[in-house]
Amino acid sequence: MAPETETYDSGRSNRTAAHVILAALKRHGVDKMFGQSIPSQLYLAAPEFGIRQVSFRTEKAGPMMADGFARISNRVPVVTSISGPGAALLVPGLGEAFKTSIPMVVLIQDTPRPHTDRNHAQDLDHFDLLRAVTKMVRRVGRADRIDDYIDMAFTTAAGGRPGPVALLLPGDLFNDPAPTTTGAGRIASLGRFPLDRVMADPSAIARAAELIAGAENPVIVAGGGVHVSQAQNELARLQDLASLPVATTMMGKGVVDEVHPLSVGVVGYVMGRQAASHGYRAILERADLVFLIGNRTNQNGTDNWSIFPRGARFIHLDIDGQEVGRNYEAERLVGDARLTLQALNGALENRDLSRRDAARAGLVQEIEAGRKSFAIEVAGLVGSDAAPIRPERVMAELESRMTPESILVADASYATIWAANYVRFARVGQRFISPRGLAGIGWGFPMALGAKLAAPDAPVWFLGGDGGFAHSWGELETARREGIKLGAIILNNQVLGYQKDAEDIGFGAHSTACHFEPVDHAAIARACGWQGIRVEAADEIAPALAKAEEASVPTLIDVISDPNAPAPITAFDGKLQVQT
Ligand SMILES: Cc1ncc(C[n+]2csc(CCOP(=O)(O)OP(=O)(O)O)c2C)c(N)n1
Ligand SMILES: [Mg+2]
Repeated sequence: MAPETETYDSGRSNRTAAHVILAALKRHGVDKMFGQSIPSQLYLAAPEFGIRQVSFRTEKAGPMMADGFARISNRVPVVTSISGPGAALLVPGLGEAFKTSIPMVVLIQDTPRPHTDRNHAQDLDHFDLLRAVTKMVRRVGRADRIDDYIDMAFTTAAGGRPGPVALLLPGDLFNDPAPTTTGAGRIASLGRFPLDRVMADPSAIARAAELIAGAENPVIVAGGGVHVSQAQNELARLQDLASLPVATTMMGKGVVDEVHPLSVGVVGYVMGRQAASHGYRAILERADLVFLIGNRTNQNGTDNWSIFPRGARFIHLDIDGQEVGRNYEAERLVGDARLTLQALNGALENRDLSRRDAARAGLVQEIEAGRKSFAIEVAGLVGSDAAPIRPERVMAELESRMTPESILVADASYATIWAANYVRFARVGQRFISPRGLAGIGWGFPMALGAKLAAPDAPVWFLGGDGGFAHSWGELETARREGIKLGAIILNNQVLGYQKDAEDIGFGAHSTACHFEPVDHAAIARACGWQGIRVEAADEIAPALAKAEEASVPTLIDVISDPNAPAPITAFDGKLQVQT
C-alpha cells in the first residue's frame, strides 16, 4: 500500500485546491513563499502547512529575493504573483535567474477559467510574456492534476541546467474542492538542486585527464556553475593535485580560495591596470590548454572573447551540452561538475603528473609576483584619505571586516568590479553574489535580502551604486518587516558612473541622464527604520562598518564617493585622463 503522506486530509469537506497546492509545496521542503498576498487563498491557508509569506514592496523584487535565497541555500524557492501587472514585473528577475541557471518555481494567479479571452481585468498572454525567461510555462486546468504539475515544475526547475518555471493557476481553481485521489502516496521531495547529478562520459574524462597531465601551460577558468553544483571542494582538490592555476569569472568568484598560491582571481573584462588579475594576462595568453568549468564563455567573462590564445585546446565541463563548444571548440564533458571532477581527480591520481609538479614552483612565484605588484600599484588608492572617498578605500575597509562566513552581494555596474577586485575571498566556497545574468542595476539589493534569509547567521553586506539603489529603495521597509539584518553600503557618487565613463570613452561626451541631484540615502534608510550613517571622510568608514555589525537593525552606510573613479575595465585603460 502506498505510504500515507501529509499531503492533506482529503476526508475533510472544506479542503480545496489551495490546500492541495500547499501540501505539495510542503512535500518539496518549501517553508516560505515570496509574494504579496496573491493568491490570497494560498497565503491564508499557508500557516497550516508551516509555510510563511516573505513579502516585498515591489513585485519585481520577488524573483530577485528568491534568486539570492536560492544561490545561498541550493533550495528551489517559490514566488507567487497576480496575473498581468504582477506577472510583467516578474520578468526582470526571471531573466536574471534564467541566464545564470538559478531555479525557482513561480505560481501566477491567472485569469479565472470562465473568463479566459474576454478581456478580464488583468489578462495577458502569460505564455508569450514568460517564454524568454523560463524553462517551462504551464497552465493547470484541473485540481486533480495539481500534484502532477507541481512535481513537474520542481523537476524542470531543479533538473538538468536549473532555471525558472512558471505555473499559471486560474483564479477560480483555488476554490475547487480537493479531489480525493491526487497526491496520495507521493513522497518525492524535489526542492533542492542540483536534482540529478549525472557524470560526463568516462572516456571523455580519461581524455581530459590525459590532456591535463600532458599540457605545458594549462589554466582553469571556473564559473558560477561550480557554485550551483557545489563542486568547490573537488575543484580545490584538482587545483592542488595537478598544480593548476585557477581563475574565475565574476559568477565563479569564491569557488576557490583566492589567496591560494595557485589562484589568479577574477579574469575577463576587468584586467585593466589596477585590477587584481592585471598581472596574469600572460598565464592566459600562453595557455595551451584552457579548462572551462560551469562557464558560459560570455562576453564579460572572456573580455569580448579575447583572453584565450587562438591555438589553445579547450576542455569544457558543463551540465548543459549547448554551452559546451558555444564559443570554443572543446573536449566535451557534459555533466554535473562535482561528480565529474571527482572522477577526473580519480583519473589524475593514477597518472604521471611530473610535468605539472615541475611547473608548480614557477607558477607560484609568478602569481605571488602579480600579487605584490598589484599591492604596490593600488597602495595609494586603498589607503587614500581623499574626499570624496575613493571606492578602493571603501573596499579595503570592507575586506578587513569580512569573515569566512560573510556573504557579499554587489549590484551591477562598478560595485561588482570593485568587490571582485578588491575584496579577496580567502575561503573555498565563500559567496559573492552579483547579477551577472543580465547585469541589471537594481537587482543586487533584493538579492542581498534573499541571501540573508538563506543564511540568517552569516554577516551579509550589500554594495551598490546610487543609480542602481534607486531601483530598489522600496525594499528598505521589507528588510525591517521581515527582520532581515544586513549592512548596505551605497557608493553615492551622484552619477551613473559606468554609463557616463563608457559614453565619454565611446562618444567623447555623456548625456544629461548621468548626473543626479544630491540624495541623502542615510535619511531614506532612517525613515524606514534602519540605522542610517552618512560617511564623508575616509576615516569614518571603519567606525561605520563596526556600528553596522553591532546594531540590532539593518544599517545603511551612505558613502559620498568620488564620481571620477573608473573601475579597472581593460577597455577603459588610460582613456579617462580628463574626468569632469
Ligand atoms: C536596468 C539597467 N539599466 C541600464 C543599465 C546600464 N548601466 C550600466 S552601469 C549604469 C550606471 C549605474 O550607476 P550607479 O548604480 O550609480 O553605479 P556607479 O557606476 O555610479 O558606481 C547603467 C545605467 C543596466 N546595467 N541595467
Ligand atoms: Mg553612481
